[in-house]
Amino acid sequence: MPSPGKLDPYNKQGGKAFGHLKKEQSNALSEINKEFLEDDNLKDIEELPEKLETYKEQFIEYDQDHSGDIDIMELKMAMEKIGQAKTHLELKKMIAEVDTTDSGTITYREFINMMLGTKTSVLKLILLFEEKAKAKKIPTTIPPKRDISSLP
Ligand SMILES: [Ca+2]
Repeated sequence: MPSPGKLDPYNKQGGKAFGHLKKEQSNALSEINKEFLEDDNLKDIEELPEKLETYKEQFIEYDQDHSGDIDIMELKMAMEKIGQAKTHLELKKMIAEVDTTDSGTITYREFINMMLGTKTSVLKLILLFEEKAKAKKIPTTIPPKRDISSLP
C-alpha cells in the first residue's frame, strides 16, 4: 500500500486528495459563476453561461495548485504552454493590469471581470488570440473515438 502522500501541487498525476481538491475548486468557481449569471449588468452578454463555463475551465487549468488564484509562476507556466513565454517583469505587469485587489495574483473574480469587461489588457488579448487560434485548429475530420478499453 502506498503511504498517504503529502499534497504535491506539481504532481500532475494527481492523487486522490488532489483530485478532490480540484473538484472542490470547480464547485467553488461554479458558485461564483452563479453570482455573475445573476448580475444585471451582465445579462446582455451573449452566451454568458457558456462563456463562464469556458473561463472556469481555463482558470482551473492555470491555477495549478487550486489555491483560488493565479500567481506569477502559474501565469509563467500558462504562457509558456501556449508559446508566449514572458519575462518576470512582463508577467508582473500582466498581473497588475487585472489585479484590482493588489494581491499580486489573479483571483477568479478578477479573471472573469477581465474577460467580460471592456478594459483591454495584455493577458486578455493573449487569451482571446489563443481562443481564436484554437478554434481554427479544430480538425475537419472527427478523430476515432477512444474509450478506456482501447488504452494500452
Ligand atoms: Ca494558484
